[in-house]
Amino acid sequence: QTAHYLKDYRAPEYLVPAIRLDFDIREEHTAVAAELSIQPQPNAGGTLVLQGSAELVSLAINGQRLPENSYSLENNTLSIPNVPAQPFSLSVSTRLYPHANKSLMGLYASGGNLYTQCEPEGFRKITYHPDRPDVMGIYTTRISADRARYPVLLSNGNRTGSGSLPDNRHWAEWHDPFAKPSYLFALVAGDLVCTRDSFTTKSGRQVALEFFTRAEDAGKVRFGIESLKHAMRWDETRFGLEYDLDIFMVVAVGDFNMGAMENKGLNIFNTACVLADSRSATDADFERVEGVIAHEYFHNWTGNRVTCRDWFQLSLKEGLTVFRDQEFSADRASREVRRIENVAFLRAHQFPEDAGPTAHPVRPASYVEMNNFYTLTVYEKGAEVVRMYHTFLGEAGFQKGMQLYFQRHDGQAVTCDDFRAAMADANGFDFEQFALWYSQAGTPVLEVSGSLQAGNRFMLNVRQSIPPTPDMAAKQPMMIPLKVALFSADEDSFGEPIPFRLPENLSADANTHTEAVLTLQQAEENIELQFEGAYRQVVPSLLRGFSAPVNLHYAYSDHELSVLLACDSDPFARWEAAQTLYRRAIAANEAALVSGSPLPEHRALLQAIDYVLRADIGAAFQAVLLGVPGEAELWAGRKNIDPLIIHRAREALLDLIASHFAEQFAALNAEARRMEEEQSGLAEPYEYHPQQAGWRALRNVCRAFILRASPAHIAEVAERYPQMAHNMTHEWGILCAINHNERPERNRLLEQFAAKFRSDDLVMCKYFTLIAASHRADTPAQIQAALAHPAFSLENPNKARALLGSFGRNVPHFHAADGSGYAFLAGQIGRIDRFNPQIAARLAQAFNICAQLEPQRRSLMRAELEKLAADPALSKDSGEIIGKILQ
Ligand code: HT7
Ligand code: ZN
Repeated sequence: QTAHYLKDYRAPEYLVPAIRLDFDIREEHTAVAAELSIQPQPNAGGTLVLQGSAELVSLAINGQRLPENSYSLENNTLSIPNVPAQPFSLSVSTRLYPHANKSLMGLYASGGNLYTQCEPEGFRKITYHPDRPDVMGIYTTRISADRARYPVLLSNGNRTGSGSLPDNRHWAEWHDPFAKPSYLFALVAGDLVCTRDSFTTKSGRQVALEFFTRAEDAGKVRFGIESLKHAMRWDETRFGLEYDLDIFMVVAVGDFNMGAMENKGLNIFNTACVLADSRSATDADFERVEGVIAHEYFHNWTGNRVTCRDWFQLSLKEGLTVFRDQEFSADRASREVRRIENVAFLRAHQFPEDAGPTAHPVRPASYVEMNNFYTLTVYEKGAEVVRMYHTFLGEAGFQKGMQLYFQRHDGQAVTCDDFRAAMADANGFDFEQFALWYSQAGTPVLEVSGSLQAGNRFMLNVRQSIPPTPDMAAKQPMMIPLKVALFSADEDSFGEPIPFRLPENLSADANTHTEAVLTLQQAEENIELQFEGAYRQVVPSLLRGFSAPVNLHYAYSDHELSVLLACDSDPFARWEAAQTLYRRAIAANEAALVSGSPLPEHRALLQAIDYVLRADIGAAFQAVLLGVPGEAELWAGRKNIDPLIIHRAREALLDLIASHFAEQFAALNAEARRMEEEQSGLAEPYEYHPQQAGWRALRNVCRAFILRASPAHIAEVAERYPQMAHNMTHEWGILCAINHNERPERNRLLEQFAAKFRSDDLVMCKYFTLIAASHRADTPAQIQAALAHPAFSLENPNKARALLGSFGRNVPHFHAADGSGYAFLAGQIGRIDRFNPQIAARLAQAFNICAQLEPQRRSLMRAELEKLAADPALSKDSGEIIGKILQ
């Protein structure tokens, strides 16, 4: 396996400032004629090296065909020696077979239409090119095809011509006036319908918005179009960024490896991330569509206008764009809840990644297969890194940094250091030490202790450490923003914030504040917060707003946590107090299960939940406060894990909460139902609305607890199902709540659901998810049946993820003590790896936990992985991941 290293970066020897592409689409194949204008650079050595894996038909320089012995083609690298030292033209003819391409990279067929996916290195499957993001060019694309089969012919930029050809064929030509890297090239050809709208930019330019779907999906694009218009307006108002072409197109495709792709002017979307209507999409699906539409649109500036110098810098565009889409969603509605959801997601998924065998820095130092580095670390931790600039600089300072970044780098391919320099230079702020966030993997740990002194000073002692990761053992202290506040727990001022002054060495400001950002820079620091008056009990509120992606430990008493939960003005800190109580309760249950002693009563936690159930804090916030940490988060950083014990400990806690509050959940469910109906008006059809979504989220939390406490209630649910399930959020909530139920009604309801939606691929994914996530004893048999279901296909990533990805998270079945779960998933990964290595490698990450497992499961898992690794045909994608797990 050949690794690529960041330290080996060299500037390109040959640029390709212009490229003309001619796609001649035929029944079985597509012929591509590419004409590359090549510009030798001062460092050019005379040999032009291009990447490509397409069938090479011919090569010519300045119109002169090259004989086969005048170049070499090895390992998908084409070397042409003795090329001219002056600018020249290279003509490359290739032949592609899109209908046989199941990798969904390069040019491929889906449902009879043709689509491309070029990021990160898919362009080389189309023609021969440097195919690296720092080689940017102007693209002109001509497409010709049969008019009846491919009435729609699209590419990047503006349409510059179209016409008819003999034999019922037609052509279209597109020109993109902005220089772009090859990974942003796109082409779509097929039988699609177009839904049109338009947007007037702040400077008064009219932009055509065109959404292309299969005819049967056209009714599901309205929400996506509205989301796009919101995103376009938001980018103008919050970031001052305007769209730059006359047309913005979105195409929906059912077979797609990721969520969506930001190709210049021609975004291509997984149907799951753009189509939504109330019959088939949940509130969460609507929120995802809005977020992904915005994310791809925002890439037009952060990614396309300013792109990455090399793939190690991926977080330059992804971390920044995730930050921007998070801020967009927060500005749209429920900022507090959105922030908590983002943190919960990071903790549940990125923290385990950062503590496992595939841990890597936000800017990786090496990769074998770039596709493996579209990770939660690059995206989500990367967004937290961008958020930390914002926390240090404030909104105005951050926007100054963004302006300087665009002023300096518009039209360029740059690095994370360039971004950091823009933030620093625009604000005169020293971000030197901050660079470590890009190069050190692992979630930093902050051990904090605090003491009240003389009633008017709170002393904080903070020690930071970064755990070793497979790539690096010893790490340096980082620059960490720690947002803090103090609250009184004294009777006469209970829950009040305490204004405090920062020490002189940290701040020149002698005023008092109720909140401050402390800048941590050393392995250990003592910080004194001074205040007026005398207090007996002071509770520090630490890491407010989750000001840095770290694990913070502070020995709060249960009482102190309940003070924060009830009184803290920071919603994240309140949620965090509840999470700490849940984590402690699960750990106590686990200890009791291991020692065989009775389960604890968890009085403090039950009191806290009682408060949450009564508090007037908004339904959406109530719903997130009732969310118990997931298992993967509980495993992070632990050794010798018995997943079943932790699973039982968590389930026992959920059972206790369900039975203890059975009446309250029933009452709250009824109240939430009343509120939702009051707000939507029963006569109105369901529509996504953030406030109603909050009530529905709360109802679904209540439902899950109600059905947990009384499984027999499923009989009544089954009877009333048609009236209860009048939109997908309710339908999904009900099905999740009964999904582990062993009674026959559960199967009946799922079968009804599958019959109702048998021709809706996206909803069928929900059905496969339910089948694979169930804890029922017959789940393995049901999964086998699902593999043979007419609506299932291993070649469709959404379906494979729904069934197999969900199975990898099904703790009792995947971690079955006999290893059958491991054998099943490994077998399926082996099958997928033959045609779609990218998806296989992703699914293989379910095995990341291997080294942390107790010995018996560890060896069962290892045996399956070793079998996969021994296959000489295993892809480099899966090979890289499995190799790291086995190391
Ligand atoms: N920038 C896009 C990444 C992407 C992708 C990467 C590899 C293979 C297929 C892919 N599809 C999309 C998505 C984004 O972050 O916006
Ligand atoms: Zn992105």
